[in-house]
Amino acid sequence: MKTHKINKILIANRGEIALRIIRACKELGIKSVVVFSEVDVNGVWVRKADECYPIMGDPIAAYLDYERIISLAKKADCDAIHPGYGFLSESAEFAQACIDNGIIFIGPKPEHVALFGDKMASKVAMREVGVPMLPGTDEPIDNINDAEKIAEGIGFPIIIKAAFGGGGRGMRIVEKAKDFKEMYESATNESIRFFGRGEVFIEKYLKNPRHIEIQIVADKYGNVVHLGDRDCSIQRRHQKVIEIAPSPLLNEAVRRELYRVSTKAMFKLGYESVGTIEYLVDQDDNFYFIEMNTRVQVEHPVTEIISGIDIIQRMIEIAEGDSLKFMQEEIKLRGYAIEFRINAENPKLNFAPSPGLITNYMAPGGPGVRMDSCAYTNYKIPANYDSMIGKLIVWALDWEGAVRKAQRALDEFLIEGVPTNIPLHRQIVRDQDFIDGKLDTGYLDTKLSTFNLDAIHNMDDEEAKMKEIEGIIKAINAHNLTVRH
Ligand code: MV4
Repeated sequence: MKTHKINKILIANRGEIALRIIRACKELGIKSVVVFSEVDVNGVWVRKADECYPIMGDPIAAYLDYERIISLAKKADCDAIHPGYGFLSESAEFAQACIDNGIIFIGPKPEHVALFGDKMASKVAMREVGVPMLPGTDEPIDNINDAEKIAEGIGFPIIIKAAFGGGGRGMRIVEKAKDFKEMYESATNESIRFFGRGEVFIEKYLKNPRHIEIQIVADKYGNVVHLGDRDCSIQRRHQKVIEIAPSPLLNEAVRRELYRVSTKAMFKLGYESVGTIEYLVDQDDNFYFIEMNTRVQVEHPVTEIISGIDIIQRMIEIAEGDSLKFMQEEIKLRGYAIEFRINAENPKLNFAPSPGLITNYMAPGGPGVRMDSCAYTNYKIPANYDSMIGKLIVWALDWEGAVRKAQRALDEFLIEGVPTNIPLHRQIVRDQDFIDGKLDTGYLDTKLSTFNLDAIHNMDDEEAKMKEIEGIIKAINAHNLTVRH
C-alpha cells in the first residue's frame, strides 16, 4: 500500500456519513478518529472508528465546537479533518482554522467555501465563467422601493431568496406586484431570524422545474472531471427525499451541455475537491444555475454506483495533494441508481420527526442493494438531530430494473418501534408517473394529496403481522396441509 501524507483523519460528524468516511479511511489504510456527543455514545460509527473522543454538553454544539475539535485533532495526532455534510462542512472559517493549525481540511479552499456560501456572489462568479443564470439581481437590495422596481423589471412571478440562507428559509414566491412589499418584509425578517443576515435577492420564478445537479471532482492541478448528473426533484419542504442518477428523461444534448458548462466553470475558477453544481431545468430543458455545494452530499452514493468512483476516497486523496488518476474519457456511467432517504417520521402526522427506540431492524440486501445506515435493533434514535436514519440505494442496468429493484428492496425493509417514511417510498415506486420517470419539484406535493395517507401505514406493525399470520393459519387449515416443525 502507498504511504499517505494523511495517516489519520478526524471525522467531525456523526451517523451514516461518519461511518461512510470510516469505511473510506479503512480501504485507504488511514486511521479514523471520531468525536461524539453524549447522546451518540451508542452510535455504530463510534464503535467502528479506530479512536473516539466524547464532547460533553449540548449535543448539537458538540459537532460545531471547532476549537475543541481542532485541539482534539492535534491531541490525537490527526493530519486532517473530514467535515462530512451539515455541521462545519460549509464553514470557511473552520476550513481556515484547520489550515492555520497545520491540519488539512478535506474539502475545497476556504475562499471557495466562502464564495459559494454567498448565493449572490456565486451567481456573479458563475455567470462570468459562462454558466446560464435566471434573470435577477446581483446585488443585495436594502431598499424596498428599489426592490419593487427590480421585481417589476424582471416580471412576475418572482422568487425572493435569502443571500446567505438555504433550506427554503427566507424564500418567498410572489405572484403579483401587490403582494411584493409584504413578501419582501417577511423574507428579510425570516432571513435575519435564521441566518443572522437579512440580505435577499430576487429571481424570475420557474414553476415546477426539475432540480438537476452535476457531480464534480477536481484536483489541485487543474484536472476537472464530472461524474454525471442526479435528479433531486422529489423533495418535501426543501428536503430531498429520493435522488436518481442519471436523471430520467433528460435530453442528451442538454445533458452534454450541462457537463460542458459545469466542468469549464470549475476549471476557470480553480476549484479543487469534490463539489456539486445545482441547476433548475424548465419544461423546455433550459437550465439555470442556482447554487454550488462545496461539500460531499447526502446523495453522493447514486453517483458512486453508476460511475464506480469512490467519491469520499477521491476527496481525501485530492486533499493530500494527489492528482486525479482518471480522465473524463475513462469515466463510464452505467445503469440507474436510486436513493431513498429513510427518515424516522410519521407520514400520518404531517411527517413529524419520530425519534425513539428501534425495536426491530431488518435491512434489505441482495444484488444491487446498498445500505448506508447506522441503525440497528435496539438503537435509540436521539431526538437532537435530523430524522434521517439511513439511505437505501438500489442499482440496475436500466430504469425499469431499478424501479423493480426498489419495489423489492423497500418491501423487504422492516423497521419496528418508530414510524418511518418507508411506506411512502413504497407508494412512490408504484406510482405511474414515477415509473415513467416524469418528475419535477411539484411531484411530491401533488402526489401526497392523491396517495391514500391511511394506506401509508407500516405493514410492519404488530396488528398487520398478526392479521397476516391468522390468514396463513386459515389457509393451512383450509387446504388440510401438514406443517412440519
Ligand atoms: C427556485 C424555484 C423556482 N424558480 N428558483 C431553490 C432551493 C430549493 N430548496 C428550492 N429552490 C427553488 N428555487 C426559481 N428562480 C423553485 C425552487 C423550489 C421550490 C420553491 C418553493 C417551494 C418549493 C420548492 C420546491 C422545489 C424547488
